[in-house]
Amino acid sequence: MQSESTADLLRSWALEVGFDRAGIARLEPSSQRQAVLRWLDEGNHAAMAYMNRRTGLRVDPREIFPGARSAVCVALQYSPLSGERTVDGDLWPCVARYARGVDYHDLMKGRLDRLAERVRDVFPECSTRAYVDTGPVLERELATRAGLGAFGKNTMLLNEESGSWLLLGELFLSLELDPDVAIADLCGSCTQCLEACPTGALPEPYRLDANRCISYWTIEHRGAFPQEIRHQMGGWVFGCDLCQEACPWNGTAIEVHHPEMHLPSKRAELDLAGLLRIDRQQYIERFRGSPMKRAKQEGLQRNAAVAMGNSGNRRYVPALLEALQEGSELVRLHVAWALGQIGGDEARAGLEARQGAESESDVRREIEAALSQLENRDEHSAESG
Ligand code: B12
Ligand code: SF4
Ligand code: SF4
Repeated sequence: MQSESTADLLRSWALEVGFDRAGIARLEPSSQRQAVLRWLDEGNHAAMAYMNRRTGLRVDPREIFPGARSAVCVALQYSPLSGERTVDGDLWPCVARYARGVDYHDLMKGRLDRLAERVRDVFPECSTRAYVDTGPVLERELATRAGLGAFGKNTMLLNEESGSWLLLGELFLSLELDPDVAIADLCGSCTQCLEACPTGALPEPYRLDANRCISYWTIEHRGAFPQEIRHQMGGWVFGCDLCQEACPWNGTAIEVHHPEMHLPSKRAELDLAGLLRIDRQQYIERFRGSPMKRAKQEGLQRNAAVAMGNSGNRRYVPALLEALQEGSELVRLHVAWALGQIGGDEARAGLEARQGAESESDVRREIEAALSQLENRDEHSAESG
């Protein structure tokens, strides 16, 4: 067993390379094994097939590589950021806070690689492996064991200083180290996050049903949104922060200084209509290095169209009508739906004009559905008027 000071040294190096918190976890089988298997069995992972792969490894991190013994778990806080100007406009408040700046995967992986180099300089016999988000790892459980925070009922890892505004990563090591002590429950009898979720995606404490989660649909889902999901999206364009914003621990989080996580000016000027109209070249330039690229250009435009539709605001009609002609098939489909939600003479005339010219049958059906919805709405208002 290494002395306790080795653990101290590793924690201090992790802070030096730019993390806000670091702790040590001993690698042990998951204490939540049954909960994880049930979560998968019940289909709470929706279409994220990767969650159902390498389950053995996920619930037993000792298998990460032969000889793996410990992990240095690290956390980067991303809100509130000191020196950040408030995000305004109709787009950026509808993008999850973690996703407004640089891609944390790249940022944190770079820092973990620097930490790994330092470890190997001093312990040349030590094997290492770094993960940020993408590995078959229960990152929040490891982080609780490393003392970085406790599980919240919204399934987020949170602590008294940062709330849950934390992103997680870990460096697995073949060194045997003294682990940190886990933090006790911070939720007590509170249930504010469960009540704040607008879609019922937190049906009980500590269980998220991705099939109902806005974050899942706006980030992970490819292709068209099922009809019943579109209204549930509200105004969100990428991710969702509602179950975190409701948490009392997040209202009192300390400020941190991470300029990389600020919204850069090259994206700040984009609004919803600008995102819907963005061409390939502009998309590449503006979203270089952004985590929002996970949804791809088409996915972001689909989300923007649905957010416009849910706003019911007629000022979006001109941008939507342009996209009804020029967008991809997926985008046109959601644009037609959005125009049906917003209504008005301009929207109706545009839908009618496009009906005959539209070559894709799915989009044509959506245009027809939007027009008949507008007709029903008019009849209804004529009757009630
Ligand atoms: C798949 C995934 C998603 C999915 C599913 C989310 C989920 N809750 O499982 C979707 C796309 C919906 C998603 C959304 C978000 N995600 Co995500 N996601 C992941 C990913 C890749 C895997 C999570 C996982 O393993 N889920 C399976 C379930 C079973 O695991 P779990 O939620 O950790 O469940 C544990 C607890 O519930 C606990 N438990 C179960 N029962 C009980 C009972 C009691 C009493 C207790 C105490 C505990 C307990 O045990 C389980 C196993 O450890 C991780 C990265 C990683 N590799 O871990 C990031 C990760 C969880 N996501 C993250 C983030 C930031 C988000 C969003 C905030 C993004 C956004 N703003 O839109 C939202 C938050 C939604 C939410 N409330 O969870 C961060 C969370 C950081 C933190 N502070 O917790 C992670 C860790 C990525 C990272 N490296 O930072 N995500
Ligand atoms: S991220 Fe949004 S939709 Fe998902 S559980 Fe939290 S509040 Fe509900
Ligand atoms: S809102 Fe309440 S129940 Fe939910 S995570 Fe925060 S403290 Fe826990």
